[in-house]
Amino acid sequence: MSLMLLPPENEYVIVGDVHGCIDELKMLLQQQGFTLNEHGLLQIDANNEHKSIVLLGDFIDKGSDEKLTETIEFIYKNYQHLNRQRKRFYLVEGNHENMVYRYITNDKTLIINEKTLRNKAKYYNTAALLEKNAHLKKLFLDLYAWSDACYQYKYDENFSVTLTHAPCEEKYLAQDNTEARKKMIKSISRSKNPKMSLDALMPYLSKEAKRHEHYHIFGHLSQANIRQYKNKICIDTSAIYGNELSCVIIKNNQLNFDAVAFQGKQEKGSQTYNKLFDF
Ligand SMILES: [Mn+2]
Repeated sequence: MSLMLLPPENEYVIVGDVHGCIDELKMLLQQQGFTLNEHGLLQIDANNEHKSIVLLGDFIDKGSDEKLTETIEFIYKNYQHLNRQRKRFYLVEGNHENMVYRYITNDKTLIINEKTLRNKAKYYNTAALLEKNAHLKKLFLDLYAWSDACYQYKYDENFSVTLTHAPCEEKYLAQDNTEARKKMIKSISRSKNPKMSLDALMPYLSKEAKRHEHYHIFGHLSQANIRQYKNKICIDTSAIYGNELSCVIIKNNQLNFDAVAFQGKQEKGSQTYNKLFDF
């Protein structure tokens, strides 16, 4: 099932592309009222018992092996812990989880040649890490199985939020079929179209944007800051590229934003920004 509803009586902290930035994730959650105990478990108390966490996909890859290991372990144990009484931790599937899953399960539809092996090493470094660590691989496979392509929060007829990892055309949003699921997980490749602006690559985004409060919030596009045009919001603020890890907080019919700067506990990646909504 790829469409799941988030109960509107709770508050949601939705975190963009983590990519192994575990120190920043912990800080961001602490900034949002969660405390960590000596076992690395997020504590539920009066300050946060109404809060839930949503990771918006791409929590793996790009980071160091050490930080990626810590990230998977942290998410795994807190997913179990926070969801014990009621569901408080949700995972959205990103294209990186999807590709790593396909590599480590020897997906028959994945063509293995020099180029895909080079991509595996270059872009999907978690795959090799999982292939040499059976325990970590098992944790990842569980997390993958618990992920969904889309979540929706519906407050009333005037306010709702749809969450996916990648931006996509509205006709695919919250649809439960293989094609729609693919579109919600990954949008058109930027690396294959290096000269094009994001707005030219994804013209539907600004074209379909509307001035109402039925938001579509996504990550994936690695921006220098949160980008919003009407009801379309990108919250991937490039933590692993040395910038910030951001979240959006949904409470009733309000959106708020928060962020933590990259802490320099691992090597940062480098990229040239391709700015979204650059008009
Ligand atoms: Mn992505």
